[in-house]
Amino acid sequence: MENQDLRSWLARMEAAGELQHVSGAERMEEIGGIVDIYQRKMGRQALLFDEVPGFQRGYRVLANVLTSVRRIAMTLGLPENATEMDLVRYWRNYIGGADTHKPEVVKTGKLLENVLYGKDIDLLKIPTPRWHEGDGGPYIGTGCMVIMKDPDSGWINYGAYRGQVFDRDIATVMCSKGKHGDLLMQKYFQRGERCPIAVVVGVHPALFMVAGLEIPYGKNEYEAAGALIGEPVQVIEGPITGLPIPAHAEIAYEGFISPDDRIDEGPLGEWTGYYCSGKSPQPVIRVASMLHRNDPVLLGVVPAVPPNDDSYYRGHFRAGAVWRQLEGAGIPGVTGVWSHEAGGGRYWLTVSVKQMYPGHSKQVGLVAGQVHAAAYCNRYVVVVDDDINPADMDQVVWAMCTRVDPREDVEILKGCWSTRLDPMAYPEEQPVLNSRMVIDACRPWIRRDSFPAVARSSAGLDARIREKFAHVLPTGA
Ligand SMILES: Cc1cc2nc3c(=O)[nH]c(=O)nc-3n(C[C@H](O)[C@H](O)[C@H](O)COP(=O)(O)O)c2cc1C
Ligand SMILES: [Mn+2]
Repeated sequence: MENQDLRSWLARMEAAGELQHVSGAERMEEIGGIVDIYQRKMGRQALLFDEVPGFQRGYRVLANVLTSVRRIAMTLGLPENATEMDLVRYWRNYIGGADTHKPEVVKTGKLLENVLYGKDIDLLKIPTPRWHEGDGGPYIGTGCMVIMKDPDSGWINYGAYRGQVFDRDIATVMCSKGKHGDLLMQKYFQRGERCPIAVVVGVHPALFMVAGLEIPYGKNEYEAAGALIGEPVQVIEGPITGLPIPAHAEIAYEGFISPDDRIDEGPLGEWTGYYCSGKSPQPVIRVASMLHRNDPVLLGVVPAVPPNDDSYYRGHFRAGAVWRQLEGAGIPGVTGVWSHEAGGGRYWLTVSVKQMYPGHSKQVGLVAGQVHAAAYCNRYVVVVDDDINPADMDQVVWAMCTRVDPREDVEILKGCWSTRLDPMAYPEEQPVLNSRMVIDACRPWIRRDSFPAVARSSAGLDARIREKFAHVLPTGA
């Protein structure tokens, strides 16, 4: 319960000095404007907005949530002083979806404090922000869980798919082609049936995190979330659809999507930092019930120029998954993987390797950007020796400047997997493709014994100085 209730998360963050309260910001420009400035640097506090003009006091908006290593670590139950590489190692070892973590169906939950039907449904009473000035309108679904059920197998899936709110009982959902939500929806439409759907827009960030991660097809994200929080997720059955909804969630709505029901949706500023995909007709949810706690909190996880809340935590996950998949491809010697935050956790990948044979570092570079976790929308892969910390960009750039012969060490790959959200995807191609660069920034194998020595103190001297001159050295040095 402690691990599933957003209020307990808020209380922990408050106690840790990780939460900033803001009163009086209006929701069409000011909330988004504040969040955008906060997001320009990782490590700043989470933001809780209250007293939004025109809305009931106590109806709040939480944003800038997973934009600090410390908050992500606390959300995952890791030590508060965990490093970025600790997060990567956590995800490398995380195997979601164990059967032992099946959700537990309960009859009561704070979410049931208010259950509204028919004319009482009112999504517009939530102070939903328009997150960026160029957005097509307020987006209630960013930090969301969109829940659907496979009509054949009964498999339950949830994912984060954006949702624009249009009226008291009308919202859209935008699932990209091939996402599990899209595949499930199509199954209903092919039978000429309406698709039942439940959307949760205020929830503990650990449950949300799983919504944005690529959990394999056929796996229930609730089990993956249970494995993450170390206890079964408690769910109630949606009163209209019967779909499982977290019992301690803040706000949820459920209803149906008819096969031909579409509204022009968008644009929404995207995780790449651009408006690339524009406005298009998207499926409409006709809301049949709305549920919320007293004084509900809307969770916003806002895409923006990266690093941003949408991509930052997923970069650590991606790095861990690439590491695991490189090992799964039988490649030895990988000592670290980093997915740089300014590339939205996708465009830039650094892999460190202990070179073991000629061609090893080139092999790592060519494969790393093509394993499943990295293949979509990558641009650069950089391979560095194991004396370089891949998460330290100063060290990575130093290696790129001093260990690369561009004649030998740079490969351009063409025709790779991309998306219409990628501003540099080939504009004329359908489906969209892009090109990439693989940079081998390891010392050349043939010069491994004769390469110039590094002008830095030895580990032994470091240790002796730390011991004897601790009182002189800057903290953390
Ligand atoms: C904040 C946020 C917003 C997202 N918005 C969308 C979206 O609008 N459409 C989409 O297809 N994927 C979106 N994603 C990515 C999906 O959530 C992600 O690919 C996830 O794996 C989908 O779940 P699935 O694998 O069960 O389909 C978003 C992710 C995050 C974290
Ligand atoms: Mn899924």
